Formats: sequence, C-alpha cells, structure tokens
Amino acid sequence: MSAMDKPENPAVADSAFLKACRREPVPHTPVWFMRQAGRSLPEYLKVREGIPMLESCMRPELVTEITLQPVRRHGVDAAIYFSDIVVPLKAIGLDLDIKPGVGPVVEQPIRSRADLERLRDLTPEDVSYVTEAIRMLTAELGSTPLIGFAGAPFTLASYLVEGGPSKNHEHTKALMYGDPQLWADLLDRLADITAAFLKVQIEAGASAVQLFDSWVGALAPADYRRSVLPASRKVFEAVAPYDVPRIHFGVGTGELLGLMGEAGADVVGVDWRVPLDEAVRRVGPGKALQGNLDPAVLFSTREAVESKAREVLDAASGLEGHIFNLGHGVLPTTDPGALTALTEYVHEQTAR
Ligand code: 1CP
Repeated sequence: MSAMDKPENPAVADSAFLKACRREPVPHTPVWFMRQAGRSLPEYLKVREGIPMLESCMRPELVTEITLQPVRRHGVDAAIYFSDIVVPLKAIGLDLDIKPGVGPVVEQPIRSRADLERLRDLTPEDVSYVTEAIRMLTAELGSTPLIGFAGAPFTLASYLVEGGPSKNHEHTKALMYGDPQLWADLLDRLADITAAFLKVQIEAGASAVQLFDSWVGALAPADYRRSVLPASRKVFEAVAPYDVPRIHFGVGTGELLGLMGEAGADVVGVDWRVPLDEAVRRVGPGKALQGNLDPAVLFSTREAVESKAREVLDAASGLEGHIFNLGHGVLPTTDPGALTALTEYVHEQTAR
C-alpha cells in the first residue's frame, strides 16, 4: 500500500465536516473555529503556564491535549492541530521566536539573495514531533477529523522579510516590486517547505489541510496573480495526490476570491466582509465555502450572535458545501461559553 493510500477511518470519512468539504449532503452544517485551540480557554492557559509557545508546539502530549480541549468543550466538528505557521521555519533552523503579545519575530530578516540560502528544504525528521503528536491525536479523536495547516508562501514571506508582524508590509512589497526574480525564488522556496510540512501532517493522519494566507488581502488582484498565485498553486498541487480536502483562507480577500479559487483549493474560506451568496459567485463553481461570522460579534448579546449567525446560514442556504466558521480567528478575550452556544445554535438550526 502506498503512503497516499492509507486505510481511512470510515467514521472520519463520513463526518459532517469532510462531507461538506466534498459538497455531499450533511446531517447538519459542520462547525469549527479558526484559532479555537490556544486562545481564551482557561484549561489552555493552565497547561501552557511557563512554557514558551514554540516549545509547547514541540511537545506531542501537550499538543494533543490543547488540540482536544475545544473539541471536548464546544463539540465542534473538527479539530485543528495546535501549532503555528512559523513552526516549519524554526524547524529548518531560522532564528525566530514567538514573543508573547507580539507574534513571530525573526532575528535576521530575509531580504537578499544570500539570505535565501538560509531556507533549506524541510524533511520529516525536522518535525518528528509533529508526526508523533498527530498519531497520538488521531487515536484520541475517534470520529472527529483533524485539520492540519500551514502558512501560505506570501504570509510566511511577510514575517520573514519584515522581521515580525507588520501593518503595511512595506519591506515585503519593496522586495516584491523591486526584485521580482528574488521574490519569485523566495516564494517558490517557501512553497516547497510548506508543501513538505503539509505532507508530513497528512501522512501522519490529518484528514484535511488549511493554507492560511492571512495577510494576502493587502495585495491588488494583478499583483496576487503575478506574484503569489504560482506559489500557492504549487502547494495545492503538491498535496493533491493525497485526496484530502484543501482549504484556502485569507483576510480582506473579497477582491481576490476568484483568484484564490484558481489557486486550486477544494474549499475557500471567506472573511465577514463578503456575504457567502456573493462569495460563491466570485469563487466560481465546484468549491465549498467556509465562514464567515465576524469574530467580534461574539462580544455581543446571545440574541445578536444568533441573529448574525442566522444571516450567515441564510446566505449559505443555496451553497453545495458550507462549513460554518468565523471570518477570522477567535479573538483572545472571547467568552468560551459564547463559542459553545454558537456551535449548538448552528447544529440545531441546520439539523436535517
Ligand atoms: O487554530 C488554532 O487554534 C491552532 C493554533 C494556531 C494557528 C492555526 C496558532 C497558535 N497559530 C495559528 C496560525 C497563525 N499564526 C496565523 C494564521 C491564522 C490567523 O490569521 O490568525 C498567523 C498569521 C500566525 C502568526 C502569529 N502567531 C501571530 C499573529 C501576529 C500578527 O502578525 O499579528 C501570533 C500572535 C502568533 C502566536 C501564536 N500562535 C498560536 C498561539 C496560541 C499564539 C500565541 C502564543 C503566545 O503568545 O504565547
């Protein structure tokens, strides 16, 4: 049996989440939340106490526990592997850290041809703790599918070139416009690393993968097409033979949805700025959609949350495949109870 032909747990294959990804009829609309693991949960804060973020990503037992926490608490339809988009870059030896309250910080930003040499290939041995954690996790998860993930080449490049989080991505754009060949080579290197990292997760047992291109909404469509699409497409093509659903997500991507569809994913994630009935026209046929409640809505009253969730479900009512999610990650101070109630509401409203 080839690695791409692993025996699949039939209960996972029949889950509402994977059915919706494949645009098959579902018993209820599946729900999960981006950044559901490791945010506001008191049980998360407790187990993370005193352990730096990147170190916690390398401890399989801790990763397993944190990944399971939101599944236990909210009854969501999928788990997302607890890690971070910069983990594969750390694993190939880049000098980076995740600073509390800041995010990923890179000691020496990547801005020249010589800097590119520091981006070597990722091998499964570099991230053996990921394989170990996913094996432990899939044994514990039973019929709940596990989503693996990675940062998309553009979003990873933005951290590497800026040296940390950035609002305007000025160094990134300076490189993209000023040295298109170096930029293309950088994104191509990152596409290979990202594809290798997703393959490790699929081989270990992830049932779907999501590519986070969180900051690509900073680009105009022509720039996306020229400078980003080839690398993201390369990632999706590399994992296509595994036949697991591939999800593609970015923030502020209303004008890019058609091009993101062209990049090759099976499911396109949409933020809250574009209603799903409009998003489906932009993305084009043959793809499921994921989204798209504004995460800030969860700070309002229960009635308001339900009425806004109802709007999302109504806009999704004509879709062939819909996975309910937020339009971006859970905000850190969100009341966990609001997420549990929202999960129950969507399940109850969509039970068929
Ligand atoms: O979804 C989950 O619950 C799994 C865990 C997860 C995921 C999917 C973490 C843990 N990070 C991510 C992805 C991630 N990381 C993205 C894409 C998703 C998104 O857009 O939200 C991005 C852009 C990052 C980069 C990052 N890592 C930031 C954002 C910084 C910025 O530019 O504004 C931050 C704050 C981190 C650190 C981080 N990652 C994860 C956790 C729990 C933390 C906080 C750790 C800490 O401070 O101790």
